[in-house]
Amino acid sequence: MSNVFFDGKKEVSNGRPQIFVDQAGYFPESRKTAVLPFPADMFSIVDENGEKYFEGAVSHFGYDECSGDDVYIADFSSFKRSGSYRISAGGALSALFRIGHGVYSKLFRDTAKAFYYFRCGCSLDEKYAGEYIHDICHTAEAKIYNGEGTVDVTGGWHDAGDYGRYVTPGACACAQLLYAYKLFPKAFDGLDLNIPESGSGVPDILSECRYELEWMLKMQREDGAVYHKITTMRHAPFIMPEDDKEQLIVFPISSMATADLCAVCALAAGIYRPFDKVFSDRLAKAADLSYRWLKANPDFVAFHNPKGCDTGLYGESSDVDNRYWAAAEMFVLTGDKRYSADFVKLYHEGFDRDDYVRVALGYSVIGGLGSLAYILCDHEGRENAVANALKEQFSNEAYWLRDKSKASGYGASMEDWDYYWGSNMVLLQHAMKFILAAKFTGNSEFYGYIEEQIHVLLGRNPLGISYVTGTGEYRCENPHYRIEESIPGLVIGGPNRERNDPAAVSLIPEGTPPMKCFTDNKDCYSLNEVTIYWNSPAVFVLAYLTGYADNSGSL
Ligand code: 9MR
Ligand code: ZN
Repeated sequence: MSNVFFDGKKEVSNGRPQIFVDQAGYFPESRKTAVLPFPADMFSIVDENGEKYFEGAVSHFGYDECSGDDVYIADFSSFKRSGSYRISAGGALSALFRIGHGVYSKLFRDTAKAFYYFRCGCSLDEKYAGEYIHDICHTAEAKIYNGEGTVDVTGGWHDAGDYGRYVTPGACACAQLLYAYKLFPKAFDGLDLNIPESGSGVPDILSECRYELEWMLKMQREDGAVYHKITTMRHAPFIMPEDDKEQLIVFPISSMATADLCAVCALAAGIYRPFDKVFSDRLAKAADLSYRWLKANPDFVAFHNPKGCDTGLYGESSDVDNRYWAAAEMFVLTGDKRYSADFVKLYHEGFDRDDYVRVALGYSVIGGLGSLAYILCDHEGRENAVANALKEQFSNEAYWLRDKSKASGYGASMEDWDYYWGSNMVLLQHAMKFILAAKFTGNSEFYGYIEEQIHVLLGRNPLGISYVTGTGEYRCENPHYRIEESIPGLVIGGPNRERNDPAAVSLIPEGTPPMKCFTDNKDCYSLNEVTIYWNSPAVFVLAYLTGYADNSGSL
């Protein structure tokens, strides 16, 4: 890659562009803006040979709290010609970006394919993995913590930069992918991920999800309760997965894991039914078994890491949202009004003043998936008043996020406190909420804000960096990931004003504005890690953008 900005160095401050654009690009008909953190009168659009195509006036947005920048905007919405360009103003240039109909297509495929690279319990072979091969990993039986014997819980996706496998984030990621398929099937038509199951007649995204679901089914105990996680006692050092030979341990059950497994299996049972009746029945049976356990065990069963264990906690302080989601999916699957009654009871009594739980999309607070299930279902016996109230709640949430996006110089629907560990998940889930609100209300105003969030993720941000590996001229290249840094399509955690790791504390000065609390450094696991549930909302949003937005704009 030869260009004036990207010199292969890792530091954010090194050679970065000074005008910030979405480095994947913009749809021709969409609103298109670049951000300048310095004053200028005019800007122009130039192509790679320096030829000028467009000139426009720069406008002053004003001071932007989350970045600490005095922001200027170059709006080139009226320029619709497909091609590759840079913005030039005041002697500075932007990174390269495209205008065109397919600007997110490769990215969509990359983010969906990324799940294959997270696979555990199999080897990744050259035919599918290219240069990112590794041997079969984590195949030993796992010891049951504080119990007798061992159990086979092989398979599934590694969670993140570590090799743990955890049920609640796994269920969240899988469900978001399944909903992407359910809502935007056209986007997955013919989407060839080049995975071992490709060509089987089942959409690749469903085959990929099945890999996770098959593992999750093994995490279910005979009585329906579900183990919270399977990991080693401590995080592995930076070694390849096949070299991680420490004793695997299956940790105690939790009611969150049980409810989430129930919910995602019920959701999946409906989706796989036309493709594989036997698998669908297995899923439905598992969901039913876990639901029975939940009914027989109404108390919250929390999860705590035992002494000496430092792998992910994924602890939660309530399981009501998980049970709410499970009830909704069971109602969708079976049409049995008893589940609707359970759901409606929790809707009224479960959340007290914590209204946001009903629109939260996970991993930890996940009531929004229950609401989504209930809204989408058309069974007789659904309480329409509840479904309508939930639609309205999604709509109110979207108005609130719209106002935040308008107030941000970068168009991010975020406030300073949103920039915590995994803030790109927050950003992407906001894009999901704009999609859902547009779908439920028909309010087309929300569409534009979906793209605004994607632009922030892909480089129109105060560091001018694309937070997805493999996309953009100036992009993250050093994820906190044990396997292979250069795998494309991995969504990076993102700016985190809390700087929850020692390297981030030492590299990022106290008082740095939230949106700038990031550096592309492998050691900074609270900034630079990757996870399955940061990728899944990206797939959801990109499925909408590639399959729908650019064609008709309607859902
Ligand atoms: O994504 C999780 C983040 O929200 C929490 O603040 C953080 C600390 O508990 O943990 C993150 O999850 C990590 C998990 O515990 C282990 N696998 C890697 C995850 C991403 O960093
Ligand atoms: Zn593994």
